Amino acid sequence: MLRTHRTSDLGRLRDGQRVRIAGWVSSVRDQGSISFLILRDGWGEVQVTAKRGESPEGLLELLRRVPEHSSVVVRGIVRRDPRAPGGLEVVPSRISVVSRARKQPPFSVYGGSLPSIDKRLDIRAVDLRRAKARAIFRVRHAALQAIRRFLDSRGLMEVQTPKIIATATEGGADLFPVLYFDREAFLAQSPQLYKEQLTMAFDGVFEIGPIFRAEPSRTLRHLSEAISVDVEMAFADYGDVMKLLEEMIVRVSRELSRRAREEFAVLGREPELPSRPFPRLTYERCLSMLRDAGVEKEFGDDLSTEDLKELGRMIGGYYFITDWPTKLKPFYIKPKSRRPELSESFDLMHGDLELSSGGTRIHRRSALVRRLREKGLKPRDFEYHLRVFDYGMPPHAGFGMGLDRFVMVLTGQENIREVVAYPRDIRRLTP
Ligand code: AMO
Repeated sequence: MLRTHRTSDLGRLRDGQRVRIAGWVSSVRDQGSISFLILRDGWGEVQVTAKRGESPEGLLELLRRVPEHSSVVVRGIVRRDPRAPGGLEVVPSRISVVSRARKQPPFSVYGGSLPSIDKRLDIRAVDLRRAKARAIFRVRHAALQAIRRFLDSRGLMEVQTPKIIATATEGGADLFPVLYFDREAFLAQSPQLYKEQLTMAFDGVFEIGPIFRAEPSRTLRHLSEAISVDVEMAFADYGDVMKLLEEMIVRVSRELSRRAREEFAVLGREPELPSRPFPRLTYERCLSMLRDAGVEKEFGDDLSTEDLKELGRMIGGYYFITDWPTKLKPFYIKPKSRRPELSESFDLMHGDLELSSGGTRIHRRSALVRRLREKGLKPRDFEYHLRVFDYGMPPHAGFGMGLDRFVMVLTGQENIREVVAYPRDIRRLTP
């Protein structure tokens, strides 16, 4: 290893301990006979202080010339000094510039005004050196770990399902076709049918993986590739999975408020601590609330962005919209037995942002075949799926939650691109 310690380890060391640390130059301050270099690594930062008379010849000169962003390895000793940030500095005996920055980014990663996200994405790895960006991705990481822990604690098994698939699951319009040897295949829009099948063997499953949507419009909340947290449970209905989903949101939010305090401080916000149960409003109730607000909607109309904005204003925070018209939901969602024009389905919202959708699934083959036909789909194309329904498919329910959108809510970002390291949209395929 080029390093013996991370910057975050230094506080535990005794004065005078020899260390070799590595990172990038975040700044150099030259005061003639003394120079300060702030070295950053993935875990924090430390001041490296070189003094004339104390440090080897040439070291101050080297510091004067090393450009910000260069990668350096510093050998030296740890010294406690109340004047240093964090009360500790490294007194260098040797500094090696292992990769000299040949260019400076067209914006400062240490504050000041930022160019458009597009300009930043062009050199995303450098953009991610910004404190706010790093805080967002640390919250994302912590949320992901907390979600895994929560679902595991509920006895769900983590699975992986294929991303190259034969048929659409969420409607045909936004599919990415791929050439699969001599056949046409598609990138998976969701793990829907596979997670349903896996409940036959494992009862409760979850998958955290990419979903692909050929979104033709460029919005602040849609990408062509997103990460979805998918859950499916046997012998459960939509009420059960809504409860699990809200428990997950509450648990993860609480955990983050403890584990990501520093990150939230950098982001200048308090983590939202929602409490259960989240409000549950039926679709029909939403229509009447909209009507009261002067927005006329017919039963069966989808809720537009404007409608969701209005509802978001009225309700705020997390809430469920339940019992959607069957015709607005995919073929696998179960119609209600007493009123089949409505379905056992829900969307989880935060304000006007849809975070998740889910529902009870149809578990009888004949009913699923009927729904496929009603949707204009060919049951023959789904034979690989329908076949397993003959072997005792249990009643089941589940949801898919957009991880990126959840991180937007947690970190207060308006643009989904801020929470995705390398976003993909209709215009962007690199970096
Ligand atoms: P749905 O299509 O609603 O449902 O997707 C589930 C959640 O995934 C997120 N999401 C997206 N995020 C960013 N960019 C996109 N283009 C994008 N598309 C979807 C959203 C959305 O709520 N199979 C069902 C889920 C289920 O019933 O289990 C499904 O895919 O947060």
